[in-house]
Amino acid sequence: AWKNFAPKPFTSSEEFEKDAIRHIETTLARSMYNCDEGAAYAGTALAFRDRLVIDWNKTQQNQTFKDPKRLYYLSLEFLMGRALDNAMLNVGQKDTATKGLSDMGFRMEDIIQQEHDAALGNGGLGRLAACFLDSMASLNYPAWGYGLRYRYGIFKQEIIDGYQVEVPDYWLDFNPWEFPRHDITVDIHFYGHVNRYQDDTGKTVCQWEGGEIVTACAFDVPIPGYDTSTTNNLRLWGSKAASGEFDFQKFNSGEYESSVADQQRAETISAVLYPNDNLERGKELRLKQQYFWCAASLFDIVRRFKKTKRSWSDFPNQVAIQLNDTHPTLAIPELLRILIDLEGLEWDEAWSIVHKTFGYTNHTVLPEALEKWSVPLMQHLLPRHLQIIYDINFQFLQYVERNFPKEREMLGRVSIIEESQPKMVRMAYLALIGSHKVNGVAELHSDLIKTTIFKDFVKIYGPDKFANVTNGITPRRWLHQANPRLSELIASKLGGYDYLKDLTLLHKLESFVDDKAFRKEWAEIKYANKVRLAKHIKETTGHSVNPSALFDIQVKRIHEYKRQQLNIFGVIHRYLAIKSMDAEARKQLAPRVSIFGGKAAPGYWMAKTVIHLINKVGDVINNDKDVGDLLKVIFIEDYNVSKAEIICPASDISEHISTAGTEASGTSNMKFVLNGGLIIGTCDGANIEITREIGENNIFLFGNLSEDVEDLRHGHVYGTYQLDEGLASVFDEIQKGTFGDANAFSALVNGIVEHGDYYLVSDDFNSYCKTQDLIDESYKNQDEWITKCITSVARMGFFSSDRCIDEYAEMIWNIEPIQPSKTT
Ligand code: DL6
Repeated sequence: AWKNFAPKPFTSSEEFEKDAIRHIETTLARSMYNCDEGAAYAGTALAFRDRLVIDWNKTQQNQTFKDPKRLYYLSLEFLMGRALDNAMLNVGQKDTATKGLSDMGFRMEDIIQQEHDAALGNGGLGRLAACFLDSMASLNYPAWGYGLRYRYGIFKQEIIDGYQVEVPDYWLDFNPWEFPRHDITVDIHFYGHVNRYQDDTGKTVCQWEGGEIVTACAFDVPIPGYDTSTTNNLRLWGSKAASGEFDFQKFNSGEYESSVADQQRAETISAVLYPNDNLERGKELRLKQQYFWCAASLFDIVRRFKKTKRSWSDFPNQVAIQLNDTHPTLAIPELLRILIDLEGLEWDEAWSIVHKTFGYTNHTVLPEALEKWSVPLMQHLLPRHLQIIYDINFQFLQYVERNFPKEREMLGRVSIIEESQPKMVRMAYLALIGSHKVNGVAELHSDLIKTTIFKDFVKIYGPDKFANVTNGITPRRWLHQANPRLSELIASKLGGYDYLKDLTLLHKLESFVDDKAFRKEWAEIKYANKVRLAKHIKETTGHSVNPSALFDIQVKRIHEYKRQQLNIFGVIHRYLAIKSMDAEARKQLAPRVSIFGGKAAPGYWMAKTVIHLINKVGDVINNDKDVGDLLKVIFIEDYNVSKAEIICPASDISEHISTAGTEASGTSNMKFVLNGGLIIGTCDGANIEITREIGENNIFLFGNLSEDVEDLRHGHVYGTYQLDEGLASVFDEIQKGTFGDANAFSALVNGIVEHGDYYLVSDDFNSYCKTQDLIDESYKNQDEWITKCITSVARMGFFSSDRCIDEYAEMIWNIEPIQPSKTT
């Protein structure tokens, strides 16, 4: 009977309408006479959700039945963005819904915009996790994501008087994409002490006692694959007070406030996403979040494994766990605790299982982002885990001592415990020692981790423990969904949409590079995308920008290493040049719109100063009639995934200009090129592989190389420091007060002039400006420009996240795809 009950794909737009209206009237209890865009969105989402749920259930049943090895992706961040458009495209019925909505009097674009972004991430790391989920489902891999269900995702950014102001993001107001699983809860233990004793057989037993319990509740989110019925699961944990924690006596005696205090304290654990990108601050609540999520996820994974009644030695044959950076590293001592304290395994057996199960991805070499937790804090919050970490360290150091008896000084360097005041637990070392493979996220980055932060470990374990998986992006969201006209044009040339499943097929586009009609349409699409962005800019900032101007875009988290300051200093330099030009010279110049977007961590004052400067420079330039359309400076407020979907297709040039050796990979570089924009960039992260794939002639590279960075820095401190002349004139203008109170920007200027210019802004400034001049020249020759764009897109096949997931599956996880079953 349930087979008849299960909703089938819509056969007509009327059928879609019927379903959407049924949901609006019965699920939402709204009359159709009172149906606004919000209700139409909800009806549409629920109608699609019904279809998705059936595939989801079937996928899970099929996987339970076939019982393959599964991958569990542990990530503290999943920057999913909106779900409806993705669901419609992956299920393949967007056109039907568009027609149905139009009959109901709505435009699909407006309905899609009703959805809140699921912004459970800061930037690249969280968005990568989201792209990976899309690829895992699309490739039919049996895989689950595990994360935290933050009540507040990343804050909303408002710009007030040029300053960033943070406001909370109430994204959960209405979220049809999550399913609370009231029956799936796990009690998580914090604090207390360890009782160590010998049992009747003489075996030492450790019992973690006392402390407090908080309950983790599961919320599941379906992850539909593209052109497959495989629908995987993302399980997010929310926190609440453990049952029995509510103090009825207090409540009944009128102490309402203190009786709910425990409740609130428990709920705080999953309340907020820490808004730091590439920075760790060592806050107790963050460590609590990490343990809460790791412990709940492992309990769940172990529970599922135990149902199969296999022996423990089979665990690594059934379970692969990938640590997305060091945030989930506590999963390593937690699995040991489960195996040894709860299941009674001996250390050696438990360690062998753990070590074969975990893989660790490193996403940064920046020292301020490498996680360390103070030993006293760990002792207080997780006393048993600290003991286990010390045991792991003891075994590891013994191994090192045995194998490198003449290198005793190495022991202190590689110890998991840093002998500082207070002592610290080095989480990256723990993750590395507890995993069978460690990978970086672009070739340069994977080489750098082996020669810098993990150098000693290469010697200890040999190079085979280390691997590279260059990042990628899902072409479904970042081309098909964000740029539907370009996707359609490509499909018309390649004979269909197969390239969305095998991005290397794009190479066939090169044979159309001289096709006049194709080039014309290509150019029209780019222009239309720029018009769409110009409209967004007008609506949100009030500024009119000319879509025929060169759109130069830098959108990403604001960080000194990403060097938005280099960009805005370059803009000022350009402004000064325009002001000094005669009318004839001005006519030769390609008009430009410099577009910025990105959030600064609320406590990152220097990054906030950069935002302030960009806005103040914009105020001056945008109101300078003398300059007019030749230069505009725009800051797009509250950059997020949905905005990226409008911004990426609209660039002529995008900027990926980190100090060489600092950006692990970058992924927006891939999004921009895949959408037919060129890039200006340093020899850093994945820019290097993008250059190799698309050809040196199709990218604007500049600046010093990573191998020279250390010497240059050293020279700044001990040599005679010579500020670049062009940059000096920019600083003079800032100091004159042209962009408002110069004091407001003095830290930014002094960081370069007086405090060592750590990010080499001055060293790279001249090369940057010259390369921008080259871009102006190249842009004048639109014919050549379009050839570069088409050629680049044709050569971007390597950067699909499908390729990444296949590489992880083969090299690290050892898992196979499971074809969706038609019968279950
Ligand atoms: O690997 C995804 C992404 C890279 O593309 C960026 O280059 C890198 O900065 C980012 N890393 C982090 C590190 N945060 N922590 N921990 O976000 O990862």
